[in-house]
Amino acid sequence: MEEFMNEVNVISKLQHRNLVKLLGCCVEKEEKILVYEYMPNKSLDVFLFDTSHPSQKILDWKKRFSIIEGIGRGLLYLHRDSILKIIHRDLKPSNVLLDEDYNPKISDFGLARIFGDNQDQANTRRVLGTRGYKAPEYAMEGRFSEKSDVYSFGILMLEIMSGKKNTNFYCHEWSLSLLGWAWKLWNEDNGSTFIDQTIYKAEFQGEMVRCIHIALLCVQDFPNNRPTISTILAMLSREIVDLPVPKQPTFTDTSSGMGDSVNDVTLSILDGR
Ligand SMILES: *[C@@H]1O[C@H](CO)[C@@H](O)[C@H](O)[C@H]1NC(C)=O
Ligand SMILES: CC(=O)N[C@H]1CO[C@H](CO)[C@@H](O)[C@@H]1O
Repeated sequence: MEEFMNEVNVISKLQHRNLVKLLGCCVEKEEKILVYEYMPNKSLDVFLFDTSHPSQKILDWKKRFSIIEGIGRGLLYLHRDSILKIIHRDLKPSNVLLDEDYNPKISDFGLARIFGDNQDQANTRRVLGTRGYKAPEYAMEGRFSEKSDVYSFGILMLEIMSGKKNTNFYCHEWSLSLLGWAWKLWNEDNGSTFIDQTIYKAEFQGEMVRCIHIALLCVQDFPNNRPTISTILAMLSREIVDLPVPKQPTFTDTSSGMGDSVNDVTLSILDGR
């Protein structure tokens, strides 16, 4: 009930083209329903990870790049531009819904927290959110901030580019996580191997490698070393041309099953959201 009312409270105050719109809600005895605008193309995870579906190719590189930018703009609105400052805390592909033109809309605000004007971070003893997307300071110490959302955004970028799920990926040859794999290939000037081979095109190689670089900046171990979402958007649009050199990220929270998003249980509708 607490998460339900939280979501109603947060999202009813927000409006942005990259956030899903809440139309209404209903509480009757045990039944709680949130009614959102209809999203004919389900969620991003379906298009990225469902290999049995011939849908992977629908999202070619250009579309994936514009999805990354769209999610970034939605996040910028949450962090900076809306009347409230909001930390989402559960950014992942199944929480990004797609409209009829595959524009991304961030959804699921059950774990979101509203910050005061001068507040930069908060602590919690209840570390919720989803395994594989939590920043180290959040997973280990319960500290969350804009920069912990930026970390999740970086993992999301890596998944969008590679078409591989962070929590399912393990490179046996090199004993590496998805993050470690991205770091290794990027350092070896072999970024094109990281990209989903169903969408790889040599003409976009430069942009693809640059995107891996930006994602590696988002997943730095220390929050201060991660750019803000407004800087990330400027990097993506090349307003900022020179990128800082990332340090090797060492943290992965893919090994423990604790503290997975309790909200997953609500996502039972498989056709369009
Ligand atoms: C890139 O990485 C793959 C996988 O480890 C390897 O097979 C390939 O030889 C590498 N290519 C280059 C140019 O290093
Ligand atoms: C793959 C898929 O289901 N694509 C659909 C996305 O939404 C448009 C508009 O509703 C449909 O025409 C597509 O079939």
